[in-house]
Amino acid sequence: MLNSGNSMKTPVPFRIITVILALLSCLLLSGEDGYRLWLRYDVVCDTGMLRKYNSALKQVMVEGHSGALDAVREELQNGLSGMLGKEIPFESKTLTEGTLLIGTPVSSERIAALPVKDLLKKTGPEGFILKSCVISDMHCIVIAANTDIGLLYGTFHFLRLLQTGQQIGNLDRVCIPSTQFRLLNHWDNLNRTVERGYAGFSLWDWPLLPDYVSPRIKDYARANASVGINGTVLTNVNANALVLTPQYLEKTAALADVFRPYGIKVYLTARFSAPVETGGLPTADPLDPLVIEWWQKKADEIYRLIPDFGGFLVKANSEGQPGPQNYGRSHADGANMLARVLAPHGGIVMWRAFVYDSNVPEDRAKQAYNEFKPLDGHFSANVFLQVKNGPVDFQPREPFHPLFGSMPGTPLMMEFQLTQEYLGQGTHLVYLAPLFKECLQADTYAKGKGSEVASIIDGTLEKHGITGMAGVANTGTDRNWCGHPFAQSNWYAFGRLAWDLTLSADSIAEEWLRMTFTDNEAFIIPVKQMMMDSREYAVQYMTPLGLHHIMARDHHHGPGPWVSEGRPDWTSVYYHRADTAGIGFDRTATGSNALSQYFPEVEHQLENPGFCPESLLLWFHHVPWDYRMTSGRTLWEELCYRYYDGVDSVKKMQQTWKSMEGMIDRERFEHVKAMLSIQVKEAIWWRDACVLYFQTFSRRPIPEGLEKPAHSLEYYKNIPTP
Ligand code: BDP
Repeated sequence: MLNSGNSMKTPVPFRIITVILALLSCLLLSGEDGYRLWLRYDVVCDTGMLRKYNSALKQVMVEGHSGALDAVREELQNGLSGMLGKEIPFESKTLTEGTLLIGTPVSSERIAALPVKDLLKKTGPEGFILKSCVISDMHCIVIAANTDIGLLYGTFHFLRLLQTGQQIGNLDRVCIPSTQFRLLNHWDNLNRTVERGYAGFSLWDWPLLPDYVSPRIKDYARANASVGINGTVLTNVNANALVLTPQYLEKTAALADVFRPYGIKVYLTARFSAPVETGGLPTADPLDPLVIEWWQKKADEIYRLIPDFGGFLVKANSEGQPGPQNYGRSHADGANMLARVLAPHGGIVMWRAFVYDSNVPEDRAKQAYNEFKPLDGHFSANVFLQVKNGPVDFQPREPFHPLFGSMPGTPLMMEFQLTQEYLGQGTHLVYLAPLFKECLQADTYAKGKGSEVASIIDGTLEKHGITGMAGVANTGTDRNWCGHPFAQSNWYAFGRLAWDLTLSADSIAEEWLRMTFTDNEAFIIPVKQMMMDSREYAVQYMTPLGLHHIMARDHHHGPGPWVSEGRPDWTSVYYHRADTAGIGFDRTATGSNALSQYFPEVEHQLENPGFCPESLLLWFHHVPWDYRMTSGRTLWEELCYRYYDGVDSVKKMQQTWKSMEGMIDRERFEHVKAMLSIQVKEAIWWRDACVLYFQTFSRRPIPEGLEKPAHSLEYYKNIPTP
């Protein structure tokens, strides 16, 4: 039913029906397949709150016309009618009590007349103001911004308030993103497989593009915009030059057209050898005039098709990818050449720091720093160096990367991995925001105490012109997008954090749970706790006490501490260095001295095993099996206990989840329940395989009272690749 647009009250029978509907939908817990992610917009269950929302929201006025404003209208129409259980009028030209007024000072005279000019000076191109105002004696809620995309972000923020049951009576918020470039990195191949993807195939249906664009693409854009993600790199860092050919650029342009109203730019990975592979040139030397010309023409061609193309992400001279070093040039030579051809169009280059020598290095953890530190200050202004959170490779726990703080002359972009390559892949419930926060809150001491990684990423410490954060995506064609129902939370958390680095992992988990499952406190409190602890549990049953890179070869699923053949820094024995004396990688001055890459304060905190946090002990030290831990146990005993505690904790998660039965829909309840039982099995697999393997070095018994592994070490070694 459409109201006329004045302050007409909702008829009583309608209100009764609304309340009944709300109660029914809350009680029935109808089937859910997870497709709607956190944008479910079901009727508000709390009837008191529902009444308040209904009396505060009588009509919506979205002033102006653009693709983004159409998206605003559509989202509000769906969101408000869903949550309030009634149609809200949008057409009126007359302001009334209870109007949600949305516009920029340019699109709306009413907004221009409000005293918000000074505030809008602060909000920049993407921020917004959300404010309760009295306009001509009428109580209204105003979303104002400098751009239509700012209004879209404000809209999603407002909807989130309703989705999470917050008061909207006295709003006064100014929201500005912490970082400018908030990007997903898809490791998607052109044949639609996804490298390290655990949720089906690539969302980009290359064979059917550009003629058919699945409606799903728009929902992907909505989901991203709702958390503030404003860019997406469509293709794998292990790149295929074909994507730069006209045929694929046309397909890319079709996706860009769908993303544009949602403020999302497309980016591509640029294979460094593309001028040779698809351009027919004899070289890809970045200083060769013909190569430069080739890239220049390529950039012009791209921007003709996609005027707001974002730029290139490049993995060069790493793991077999071509790069400038093939021609005796530096990473800076390569990055700057691409940056120069993109600069006139406003594009950027994200040059990855994840490099390591094809000759076996002294310590892989040192390689990126050794390579890039000397190049600090040599990159063009539109180049980011994109750095993984830790110095090895997205392990369950790593110290922060020593490049953070060490490149004051270069903007660094954070790279987190949302897809759980090393954290249980598609089957483990691991909420990653605590891992993200641990890195962001680490103090680099680059400019003395308080030089947190976050302050380097958001630009406050070093004042760079560009700031950004990337997340390796965990999406795919699975109906619920991410495979494991809880994996959605990592996509959500990444976006929310990139938008606001000050948010806590806890508050993000709570938002996500309320929006994705239910507002019921009896569910929220225990399940949130489970999420918050889940990453630490994974660390315990996989790589406790600073162990790392002990997973199975190639596929990285399951344990493989015995992996020893082939390239040393792709083995496990290289990293754990277990022998009869002890275990761990000595990265102090007596070992690889990777510690010296950190600022002295950090180095001092970590160089002495007695002061080094036990969570990183074996990352930095080779420690005797009988070393006394703070618990009073020996290192061997502690290692065993951690593995066993990890498994017990997952069993507790399983119990917690079982007790949630009936509080949410059956479909997702059963799905998570099944996943948790797999997780328990796999945690035991990790525990038993690792304890039995390390026991061959420690030559000590598994402590009394801990259940003995069910199988022999040989059994675990022979488990075939899943
Ligand atoms: C590793 C992945 C590999 C990626 C590489 C990267 O195993 O598939 O290509 O990272 O980040 O963790 O380039």
